Amino acid sequence: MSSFLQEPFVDLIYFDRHGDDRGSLTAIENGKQIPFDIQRIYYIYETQENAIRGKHAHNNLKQVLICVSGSCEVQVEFQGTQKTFLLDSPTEGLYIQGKVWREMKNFSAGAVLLVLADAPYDKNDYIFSYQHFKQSHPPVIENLPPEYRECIF
Ligand code: T46
Repeated sequence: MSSFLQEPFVDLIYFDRHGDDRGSLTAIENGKQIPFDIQRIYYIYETQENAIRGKHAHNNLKQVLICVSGSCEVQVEFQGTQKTFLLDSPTEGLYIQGKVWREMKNFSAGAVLLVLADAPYDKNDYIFSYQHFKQSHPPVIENLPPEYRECIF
């Protein structure tokens, strides 16, 4: 992959489903399905109707978001491009790396959003101000060679 797209980055990862007449199981192992060493796991649950979470970016953190029960939407923005992903399957993970603005919304009742992260919790890695985020990462798509532009999302 081109160095233009190393950081930041957003993509979907698909996990295997081991199903039988008892139901389903999905396994994730360090170094296999996830493109980083997992240092932290947290999960978001009991989300209130109409709550919007996130509303920040990270400087360096790499994460994979998996809605293991129910559904939610994750709106991401980087390099001047916005996209909303519907996470509604325990076999799909949204990989978010680096300076990507993220907002999680439209949680279904009982939704559980599991997050795998490559580093311990560090408040200093957060960018809470949208203005600072835009200033620290101005749109650069116009500067990309044409062959790379369509690779974004
Ligand atoms: C992100 C999105 C997807 C901790 O003590 N340890 C932790 O590892 C985390 C993630 C949070 N907290 C505390 C800090 C706050 O007092 O839990 C409280 C709620 O955290 P926050 O408001 O940051 O939650 P979200 O849902 O807005 O954002 C979280 C992650 O913080 C963030 O890294 O990318 O989920």
